[in-house]
Amino acid sequence: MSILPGTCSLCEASCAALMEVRDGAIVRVRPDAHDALSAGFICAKGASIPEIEANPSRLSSPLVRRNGTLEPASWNEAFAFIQERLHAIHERHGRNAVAIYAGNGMSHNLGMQTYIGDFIRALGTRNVFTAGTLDQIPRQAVSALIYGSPVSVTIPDLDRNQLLWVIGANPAESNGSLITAPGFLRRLQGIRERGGRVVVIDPRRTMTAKRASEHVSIQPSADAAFLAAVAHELLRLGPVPSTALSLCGDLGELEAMMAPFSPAAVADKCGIDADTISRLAKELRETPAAALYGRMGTTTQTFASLVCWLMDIVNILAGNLDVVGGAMFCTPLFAQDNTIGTPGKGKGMSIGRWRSRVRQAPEVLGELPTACLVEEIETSGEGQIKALFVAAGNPIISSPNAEDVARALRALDLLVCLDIHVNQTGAMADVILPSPPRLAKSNYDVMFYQFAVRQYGRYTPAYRVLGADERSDREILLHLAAIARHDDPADIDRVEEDALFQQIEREIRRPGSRIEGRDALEILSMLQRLPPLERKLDFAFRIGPHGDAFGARAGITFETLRDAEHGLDLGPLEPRLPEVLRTPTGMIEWRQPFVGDELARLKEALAEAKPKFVLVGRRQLRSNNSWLQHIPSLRHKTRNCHLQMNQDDAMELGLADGDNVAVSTASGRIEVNVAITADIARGVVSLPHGWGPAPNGSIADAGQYGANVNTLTDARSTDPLTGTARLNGYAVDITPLPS
Ligand SMILES: Nc1nc2c(c(=O)[nH]1)N[C@H]1C(S)=C(S)[C@@H](COP(=O)(O)OP(=O)(O)OC[C@H]3O[C@@H](n4cnc5c(=O)[nH]c(N)nc54)[C@H](O)[C@@H]3O)O[C@H]1N2
Ligand SMILES: Nc1nc2c(c(=O)[nH]1)N[C@H]1C(S)=C(S)[C@@H](COP(=O)(O)OP(=O)(O)OC[C@H]3O[C@@H](n4cnc5c(=O)[nH]c(N)nc54)[C@H](O)[C@@H]3O)O[C@H]1N2
Ligand code: SF4
Ligand SMILES: [Mo]
Repeated sequence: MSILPGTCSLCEASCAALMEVRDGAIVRVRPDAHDALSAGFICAKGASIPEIEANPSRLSSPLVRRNGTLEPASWNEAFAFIQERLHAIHERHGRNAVAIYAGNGMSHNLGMQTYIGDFIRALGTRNVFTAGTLDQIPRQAVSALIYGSPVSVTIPDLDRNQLLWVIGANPAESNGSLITAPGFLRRLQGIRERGGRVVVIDPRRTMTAKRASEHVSIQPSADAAFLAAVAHELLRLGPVPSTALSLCGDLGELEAMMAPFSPAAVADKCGIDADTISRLAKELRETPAAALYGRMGTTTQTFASLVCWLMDIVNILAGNLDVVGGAMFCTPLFAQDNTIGTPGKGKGMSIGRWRSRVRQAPEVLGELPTACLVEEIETSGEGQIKALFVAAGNPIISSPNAEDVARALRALDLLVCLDIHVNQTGAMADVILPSPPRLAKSNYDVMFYQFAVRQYGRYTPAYRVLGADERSDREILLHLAAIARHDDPADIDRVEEDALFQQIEREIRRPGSRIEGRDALEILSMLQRLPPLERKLDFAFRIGPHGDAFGARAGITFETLRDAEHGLDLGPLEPRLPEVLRTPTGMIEWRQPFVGDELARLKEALAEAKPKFVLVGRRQLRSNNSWLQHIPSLRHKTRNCHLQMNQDDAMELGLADGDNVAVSTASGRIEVNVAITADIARGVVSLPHGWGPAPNGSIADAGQYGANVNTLTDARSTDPLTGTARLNGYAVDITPLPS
């Protein structure tokens, strides 16, 4: 038996996981007390890795559809099948007829996130979709507009906060998102033990709220009004001076913008009395180390981008942006566009460099909103999507108007899924290509350490070579890229080396680069000691803020990470203004054209009547979107697809716990059981997502599985700036059904 250091990577917490391996199989996973980030924490999902890896659903070879059935096939057969169909589609319908949807699993897999870009570029299509527009894109887009880079998302300095507002997030169950902070609850407990306060703003009294100092029950979609009133109060009391404030220029306009949103004007909308709003604002202003943190309840609601903008505004006005203990920017080990090039200035970001064909939705961060996928498949004309690659996703469960998505996918000429098992989308695929098992993959959570609460990274190696029947994610994606380019797949190593050489050349030409003006061949030769994937890590570490600049200074290389068995910890977050900025003016660009329109819409919304029932989502402790529903030890009596409803509402409808109801919107209708609770606001009901019926042949078993909440959501209802789907805040009708 051996004990091998690994990383869980199932969720964004990125916990260190010591894997006990016997006869080539992981038999047990334990926490690592010596790891500086996770410090001895793992959760039930991490502990179930042996079961996840050994589950019979796990694919060990590609599947290809023959005579209507998915059957095991060799890699050559699978690639040949794809090549023939793809080339025919390219010939008849052009490049834009082939689309890609990259799902959540992507950001949890180093090989996939490293090479997906090569495949996307090779496809040469504008039809690029990701789970990001069902998730965090408003936060990243607004950060990019204000600070110049989509990775300049502020995170609370959790281990030094004295006051934390958690808005529309439940990190006690989700383990945090757009923040990498394993053992989130312990860290929240730390705030309280230091004499600080945690305030949770959520229509549900969540597990996080139960461990907080205060729960503020807010009406769904009212956060923009609430935060505008907080900003209104902060302006009235006077903004707190800070470096951030000095980089904002004149704030005069802001007062006029916030004028309609006094606490009294928004109190009804929010379901929070005006005095409470004023008190919370004052407390925020008077606490030197305070921060706002928001997640799904803020980014997938009707005012998503406005809420994100207001969170930054409030952090700035209260003197909390970029101060120790406040809302800070990470300085990760892996170079990103806010840590390279000229400090303090850059190109900034624009939205809408191209538009979707049917509804003319603007491109954001290089992709189109997933909410547009169905119409782009179903509307005929030039550029109509005929083929779709789904990389580590399950769009027929996760996207709005789920039944329409299933119908649209059925009409495709080619559907290829890259997944570790047959999920509901995979059950409709023509080809499924599996990733190798965990022990055959190295790991570094590039995206998650970007948002970590410390300057930290953990590399864990692959512990066995690939079997003859296995392909690495790199090989899969580069082979697909070659097919998409109509090139010879035998050339993938050479093509990759050429691309790396070009990347080096771009970096040495970049003004302000740490290797500016160096010899590209010399840099390339310094990388050649490593395998391809690790080369890319080495390059990013060495040109990054902590890197050795390829020998030009003392700093880290790939080996520094490789040798740091318990992760490499370079300390707590540090203030980064103005260096972090990449805006053209070198200022914090808080004035954004979209804000005026959104504030006008918000003002109108203040007067809207409240529907009888509003639906919000929720994550569950032992779930992971749709992808762990079939793991027996993670199925738990507290985890099922029940509709949470307030006890007084239930009484009014004559419902008892467990009763069956129909929930409907204009989009669709589902039947679910009611879970009666005091932990949700009156008039608010909640359903988890990730459940759904099982098409034949998928891992899901229809009898056991819950209803898909996305039958109820509406792909036409999106965040105006980014096209991100609205997944929360739907008015629903609830009808009791005979049991
Ligand atoms: N109504 C509603 N809808 C939602 C949400 C909500 O809160 N409410 N949440 C949204 C959010 S935040 C997200 S992120 C999306 C997620 O949406 P999707 O990404 O479309 O769906 P997931 O269920 O996360 O599917 C991830 C897939 O990746 C696969 N996978 C995991 N690891 C690997 C790997 O190493 N290799 C390969 N090839 N595959 C792998 C899993 O098996 C799984 O099938 O759903 C969104 N949809
Ligand atoms: N156990 C588990 N962990 C996960 C996942 C999982 O499926 N299961 N998924 C992972 C993924 S992909 C993500 S993106 C993260 C998400 O992580 P979180 O965002 O922390 O998780 P959610 O449970 O979706 O929390 C959203 C909260 O917003 C509240 N809410 C809904 N609408 C509103 C509103 O209008 N205003 C306010 N203030 N609150 C509102 C809901 O009541 C809910 O408590 O979790 C990740 N971690
Ligand atoms: S918190 Fe997330 S990363 Fe940590 S063990 Fe659990 S699932 Fe894995
Ligand atoms: Mo997500």
